[in-house]
This record gives sequence, C-alpha cells and structure tokens, in this order.
Amino acid sequence: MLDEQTITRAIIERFTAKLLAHLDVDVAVCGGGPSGLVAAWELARRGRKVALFERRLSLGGGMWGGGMMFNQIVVQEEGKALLDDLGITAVPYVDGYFTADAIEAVAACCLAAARAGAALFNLVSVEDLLVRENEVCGVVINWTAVEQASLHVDPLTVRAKAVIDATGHPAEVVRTLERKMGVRLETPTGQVLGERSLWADKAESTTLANTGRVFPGLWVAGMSANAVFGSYRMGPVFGGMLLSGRKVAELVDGELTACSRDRGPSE
Ligand code: 48F
Repeated sequence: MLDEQTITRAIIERFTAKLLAHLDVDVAVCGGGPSGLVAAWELARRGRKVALFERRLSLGGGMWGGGMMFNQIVVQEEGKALLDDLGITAVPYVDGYFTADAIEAVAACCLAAARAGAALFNLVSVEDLLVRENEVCGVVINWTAVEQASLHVDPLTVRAKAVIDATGHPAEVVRTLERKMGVRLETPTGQVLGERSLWADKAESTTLANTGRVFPGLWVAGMSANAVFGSYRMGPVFGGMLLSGRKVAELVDGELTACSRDRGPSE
C-alpha cells in the first residue's frame, strides 16, 4: 500500500541530498540549452563534479522549437559527429547539411548529461556570482519562482572552481558580473560587446572562436559567447552550439587539470 508520507519524505530527502552534495563543485553550468547540456555532459564524463542550473521547468533552451516552431534542427558536417556521439539520428539533406528532430536532440542531450553524472537543477536561476580577489569562485542561486514573483527572499550559494555562462542570447551571468563588479573582461574592449544580426555562416565559426574564458573563473559557451564578443547570431543551425559545449568542456577541464598540477599532490 502506497503511503503519501513516504513519497513526500523520499522526495525531500533525495533532493536535499542532491543539493547538499553539490554545494561545492568543479564546474557550475549556468543555463541548460544545447551548449550548457553538452558542456555538462562532457565535463561529467571526464570525471568532473558538475551542477547545471536552468531557470525554466524544462531544459533544452532554444532547441525545442527548431526554427519558428518547425521542430527540426539543422547541423553542418562538423556538428554531425557530435550528434552521432549522442545517438541522435542525423538525416542527410543536401551535401554538408543534416537535419535532426529537435525533441530527440533535446532529450538525448539531457539524458547524456544526467547519465554521465552531472547534477541537473531545473527551476533555479543564477542571479549573481561569488567573486573573490578578482576571480569568480561560485554562483548565487534562487528559485525561479522567487524571481518571477519578485519575492524578497535571499538566495543561496554554490562554490565552483569554474563557472560557465551558457545562458544564450542575454549572456546574463557575464553581464551581471560586469554590472555589479565593474571588472574588465577578457574581450577586446573589456566589456560585453553585444550580439549582432543573423549571419549563419559567420556566426557558426565565431561561436567556436569566442568560446572560452572571459574572466578568471568564468567561461562563455554557445550564443552567450557570441553576445559577449560582439558576433552574429546564427538562427536554427545548432552545430556551433553543440561544438561550443564540447570546446568549453575541454578548455575548463584542461584548466582544472593545470591548476591541480600547479598546487601539487599534497593539496
Ligand atoms: O538559449 P539557449 O538555448 O542557449 P545556447 O545553448 O543555445 C542557443 C540556441 O538555442 C539558439 C541559437 C542557436 O541556434 O541562437 O538560441 O547558447 O539556452 C540558454 C538557457 O539558459 C537559461 C535559459 O532559460 C535557457 O534555457 N538561462 C538563462 N539565464 C539563466 C538561465 C540564469 N540566469 N540562470 C539559469 N538559467
């Protein structure tokens, strides 16, 4: 016989345990769109402790709706290998172009990240950062419901060795750092340059080029990278987003390895 109190206790205890286990992580990923999900997957399967925070109920960001709610995505040759790795069916269209079902793509990214061991927190917004001695060292989080209702409720914090802004077009986390701390970012002007209009070809290559560190402890991936470095949007071609997630994971993983090597075996 099912007991409601047991069900309630199970949910509260298990969720609390998951949250407590991720108050101090290697990497905090802000945003669960395609770039954030791939970053979380890649880092988790490299053995990194990862927590991903997504504001909305559902992860997947802008991938669900394909282009203008026609729920198909397009990837180019370079992105196709990543679809294969994720087990997403890629259907050849014309030379160099493939399509995939947007729902299958989102579901596969979520499943891969979860199964690799990344802790996925939906309904949680990253509202601020922890910054110490000119270095980002964590995120400040609150329930999306608190944010939406404009309730005066203080947030909680998660420490992280690296934070990835994968918040898409708004580049929200980097902008928050800029606004609150007045820091100089690692961009040509030292500031967020802002997104430019749609140019698929150019935007796809700059997404990868712009993926990287923007401040000590803070990295950008996906559309956020182009928004921060003043490049174009690309529309519903998703290869760059997925590859950007992979690239930021490789960069962050490399940096964490280098840092632990510098600190030596005793620490
Ligand atoms: O927008 P989104 O899908 O970002 P992405 O991974 O991919 C961009 C593409 O979807 C598309 C495009 C390429 O074709 O141009 O737009 O760069 O996903 C960003 C996610 O971050 C969440 C937001 O709800 C979305 O699901 N998000 C944004 N700000 C916050 C956040 C925040 N402060 N805290 C938590 N989540």
